Amino acid sequence: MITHMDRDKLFALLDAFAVELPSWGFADTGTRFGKFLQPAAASTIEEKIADAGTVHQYTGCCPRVAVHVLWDFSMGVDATATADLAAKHGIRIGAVNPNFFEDQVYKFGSVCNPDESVREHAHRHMMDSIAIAKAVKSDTISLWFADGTNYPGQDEIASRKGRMHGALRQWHDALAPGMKMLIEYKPFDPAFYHTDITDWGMAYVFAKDAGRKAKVLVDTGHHLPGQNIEHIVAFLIDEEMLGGFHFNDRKYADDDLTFGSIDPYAAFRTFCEIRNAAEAGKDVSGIAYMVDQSHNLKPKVEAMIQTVVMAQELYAKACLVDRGKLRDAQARTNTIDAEECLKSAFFTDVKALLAEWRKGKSLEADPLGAYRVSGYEARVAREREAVRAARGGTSSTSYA
Ligand code: PSV
Ligand code: MN
Repeated sequence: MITHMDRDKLFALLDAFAVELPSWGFADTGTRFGKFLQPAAASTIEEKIADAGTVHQYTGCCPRVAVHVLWDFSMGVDATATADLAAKHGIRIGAVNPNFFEDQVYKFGSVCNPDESVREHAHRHMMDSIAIAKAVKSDTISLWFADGTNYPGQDEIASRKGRMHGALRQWHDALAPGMKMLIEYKPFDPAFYHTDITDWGMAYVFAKDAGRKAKVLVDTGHHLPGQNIEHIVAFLIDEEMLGGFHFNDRKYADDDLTFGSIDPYAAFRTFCEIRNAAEAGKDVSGIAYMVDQSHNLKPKVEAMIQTVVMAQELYAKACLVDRGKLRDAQARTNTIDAEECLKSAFFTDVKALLAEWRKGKSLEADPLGAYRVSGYEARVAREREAVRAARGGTSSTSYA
């Protein structure tokens, strides 16, 4: 039951809450120890877009799909067809993610590599990625670098920092007007000694130095244990430097588990900081809520629906925090009352409210249940297996 917030206000906030899906989350992926194939997994950008469109169809809040350049596009091929295809599935292309980590030349890094020819290779890929973003009418380039070293002394850290600065500045200036450049950080993996953008502070400095179109991207899985992510989020919003998120959850490292599956209270607290800032008059409308998960065990579309529903529920709970009461408790320095404000919102069951919101959008109350009844997974599994067999590829139905 909502007592202090108008239902219409909550529903308007939910209307504005969009979650962007990753194209790579619909494909067969694995760990370094192996890949477990799923018959319904998408192998082409067409199939990934169809899956993303299906998640949007059932949740009503995923109008965009992020793409990863090398996994989704053939270089030199006109990308506008991909945007048209997305439109046919009722969605648009979101963030364009260049790939600076898979090419053999990147063994010792991309933009931080001591070899100038490798840095030039990375530069050309970035220019191709900007061209793709323009073709698909995306306003966002999302950057993550695997650059780093594995051993002390392997390369000079400060020189690498200078190379990163140079590249980001140059790329920022090559963006079209209205485009954004998001800079993601990660403490380790694949580099195990030092990573060139290892935390939010470094991403902040690089973004600030690159120019106004650059912001920080917080991947919730990219923190060392115990790190207070909501503090980072509050700080970055206050500095107007939070560009967006990659949502996922983790227990140990960058586990890419379903958002909210391990620590939903932490995810709720992050949303609380966003709502606190918004209620205090900060413009949070530009923050991109993106998912970065590729499920190895769960069926992919189901896992995405589960993720999105969880994100909506946690966001709704954060909207419901009684901020009048909270401010009053804080002014009285009453720690218990203040904490209870958060807890009572967190433990509010918002399922019925979300079902009502969905009804207003002619959506089924239970997206996962409705999707299961649709038979989509079994149908695409049959179709995709047939296509793979016709291409002479491996069939994955033997264990299904
Ligand atoms: C790296 O771990 C990362 O979080 C980056 O966002 C990449 O683009 C993505 O994962 C690839 O799965
Ligand atoms: Mn990420």
